[in-house]
Amino acid sequence: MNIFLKFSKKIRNIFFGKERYKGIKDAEVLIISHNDVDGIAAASIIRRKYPNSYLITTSPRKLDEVFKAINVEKKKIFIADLSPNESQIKSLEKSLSKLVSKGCEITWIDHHSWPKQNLELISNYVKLVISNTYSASELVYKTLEINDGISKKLVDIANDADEAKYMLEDTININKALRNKRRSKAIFDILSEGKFDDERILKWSREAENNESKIIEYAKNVRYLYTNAGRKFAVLDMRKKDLPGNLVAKHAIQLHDLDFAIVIYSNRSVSLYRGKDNEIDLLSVARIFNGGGHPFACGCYLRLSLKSRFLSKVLGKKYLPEEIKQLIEYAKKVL
Ligand SMILES: [Mn+2]
Repeated sequence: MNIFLKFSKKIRNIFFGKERYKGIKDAEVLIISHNDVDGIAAASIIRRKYPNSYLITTSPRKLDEVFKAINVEKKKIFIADLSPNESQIKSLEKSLSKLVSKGCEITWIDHHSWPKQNLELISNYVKLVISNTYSASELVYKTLEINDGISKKLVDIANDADEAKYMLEDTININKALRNKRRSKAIFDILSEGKFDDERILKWSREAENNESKIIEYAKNVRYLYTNAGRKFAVLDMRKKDLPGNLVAKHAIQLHDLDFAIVIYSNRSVSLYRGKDNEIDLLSVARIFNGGGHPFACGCYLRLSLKSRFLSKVLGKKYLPEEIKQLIEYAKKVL
């Protein structure tokens, strides 16, 4: 069963990956950029110079995954507002060298500080432009020597975001709209056309605000419990709520001063998040229940008994599997 599940997940990922990068082959330029305000602004500036651009947004943590998943040749590639993690560097080197051998011309523009050895290694394959400007957008603007008002405004917005000033109305709205990462591409389209007062950004920004008050309201009313050792925790059943469990956990932890939170995402998927207690090792619990991750945040994909699977099928979210109760009891005992 387990092997079958892993296998079907792999197949799904393969198709999902293909679907996700649909249209990539037709683009002249590929942009890989950070999924925050600066990253999207930088990508938008690049698109103003190269209109036929395809965007992939990601976070530094997933950079390596993206490079493994893309399969293109003879493309101009820009990477912006991303710096590689130490642990990815070898694998990244492989991906970059493969792209170069397939005729891709890569420019990497970033404003984070890079370890010297990474600079040397990566510069063997790409044109590296690293400088400690306020934003990556500013550096992209200078590097591409693009002199238009819209790009200049995008730089102002990106600087405002990365300096954490948030003085501009545009920065505030774009930042909120980007909380839903599924909007990234649409926001990229809007910004690269310079439609700063597009009503969709305002709408999404308001949506994010409403969502936030819902999250806080829910987190406020959470009931908390204590472990045998006296640690304070809460169990957050998100199965019937359309709210991001990790954010609910974050707020519940802050509001109630919790040591940790257990979040039930589905009948077989449970995560644990650490609060103020730095000593606590949540991974020791997760590992017992087919889980992994970090000591401070981890997730379990529970192995359900035949009975639990049957009842989950019949009763759905109304049914709390025995295995989840066992996990909670175990956490209560050992943490
Ligand atoms: Mn940045």
